[in-house]
Amino acid sequence: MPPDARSTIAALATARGTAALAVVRVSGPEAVPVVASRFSNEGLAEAEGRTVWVGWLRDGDGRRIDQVVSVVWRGPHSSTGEDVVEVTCHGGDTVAQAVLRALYDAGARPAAPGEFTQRAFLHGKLDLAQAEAVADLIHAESRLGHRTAVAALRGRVSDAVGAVRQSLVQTAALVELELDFGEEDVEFADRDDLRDLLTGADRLLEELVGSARLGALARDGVRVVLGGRPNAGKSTLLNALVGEDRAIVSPTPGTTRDAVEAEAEIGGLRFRFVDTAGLRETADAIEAEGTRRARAAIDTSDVLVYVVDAAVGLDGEERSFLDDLAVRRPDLPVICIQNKADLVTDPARLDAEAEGGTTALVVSAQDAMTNPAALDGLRRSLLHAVRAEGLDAAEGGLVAVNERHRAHLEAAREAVGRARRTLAAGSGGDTLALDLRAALHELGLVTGAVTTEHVLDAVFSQFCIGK
Ligand SMILES: Nc1nc2c(ncn2[C@@H]2O[C@H](COP(=O)(O)OP(=O)(O)OP(=O)(O)O)[C@@H](O)[C@H]2O)c(=O)[nH]1
Ligand SMILES: [Mg+2]
Repeated sequence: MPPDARSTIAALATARGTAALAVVRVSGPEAVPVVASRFSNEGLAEAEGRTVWVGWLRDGDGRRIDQVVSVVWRGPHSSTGEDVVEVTCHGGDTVAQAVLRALYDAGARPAAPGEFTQRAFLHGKLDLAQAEAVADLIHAESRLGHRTAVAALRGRVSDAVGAVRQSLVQTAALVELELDFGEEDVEFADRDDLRDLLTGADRLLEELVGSARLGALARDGVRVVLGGRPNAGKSTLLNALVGEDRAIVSPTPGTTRDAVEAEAEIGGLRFRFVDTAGLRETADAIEAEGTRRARAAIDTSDVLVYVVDAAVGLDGEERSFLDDLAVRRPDLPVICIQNKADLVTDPARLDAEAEGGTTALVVSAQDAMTNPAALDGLRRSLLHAVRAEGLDAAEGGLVAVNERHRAHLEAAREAVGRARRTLAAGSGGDTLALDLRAALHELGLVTGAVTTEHVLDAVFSQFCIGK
């Protein structure tokens, strides 16, 4: 992290490339004079906060770069808490880079990744969980990712952590008061009250830790591998699921070799589908490599959609493959698909297969190419497999912590667990106080009430420059 938090920083806030407009952001004590020194409208130097100025921006030699709009905010009433000027110029790399160069010449320095947000954090504009939400919002790739980021930006994660904190502070206060009077061997705090407070804190922590699963789904999406025998219709199914002709389909078994990935949003979640080579023993070295990759993909997938040609059925080898998989990855949800239902004239056959418990969904991937609704059952099964049904329709803010939060919340929960055991054993208040302090410390690391350079580095280095 840049040590000179008092310098004035500048960066392009918008994406590079051709666009109607670009925004260059400047923050720091010299933000206004830096821009004013290159700006045609002299009033800017004395500008009040929340004012807008139109004028020409010039380079160090006085040459006009562009006619721009400068918006001035005076700290602490700004996004970073410092003086901020946002210069909106015409888009395109040439103009924006020339504006930036002019401002660097005038005394600003290039901002490090996430430095604007870091300054907002340091000036108390956002806590750490909210700052992280800014990055999540920018990188959100699904409706769910967007909603959880907005909830966190609004302080939902921080509020939830605050609620735990409150009950722990209350407990700690009672315990430490008792310690102050330790010599007199009095118990101010009703043991039942302490136990209830800790039980409540533990329950809230459990819920928060559990929300990391939703956080991971919202941020990373779900990786679904389409596996099965050659020619079962995996590639056709992939194309139908994403509504695009992504993978090569042919009647020749062994068509797909490399894994083909494509995405689709289902129920607000991002699903990444991976079409793989058909699983079979083969003398063809290239196909064998494809099969090896298919197995590797299955081993790292979140969900396996196993496609069977309904006209052929599931053979013994496939059954044992699936049985082995169930042992190797007992938590992997497997959705079996009987494909090519259009070819099966005897419906009793499909029912019989379904009764066997091996095959749950009957579809025709080919028909689904022109009728996407034909895969709604599969879409529901996918959401069910990752326990994400109804999330899209859920009202209110979706609280979901990230991996960093989860680790600290787990540690807090362990400390609370120790405190509960100490209490149950009727042992000393000093051990209790220590555990409570440890738990509070971990909570502080989530919101940034407690920080270390290491934590700040880890958080802000994930940002892009200009944010
Ligand atoms: N009638 C019918 N044909 C289908 C259906 N789905 C796929 N097919 C046909 O089955 C053949 C194989 O389809 P693919 O999607 O290439 O099968 P695959 O599982 O990807 O095969 P490999 O890549 O060789 O492993 C093609 O001729 C498809 O048109 C279906 O639902 N009904
Ligand atoms: Mg294929």
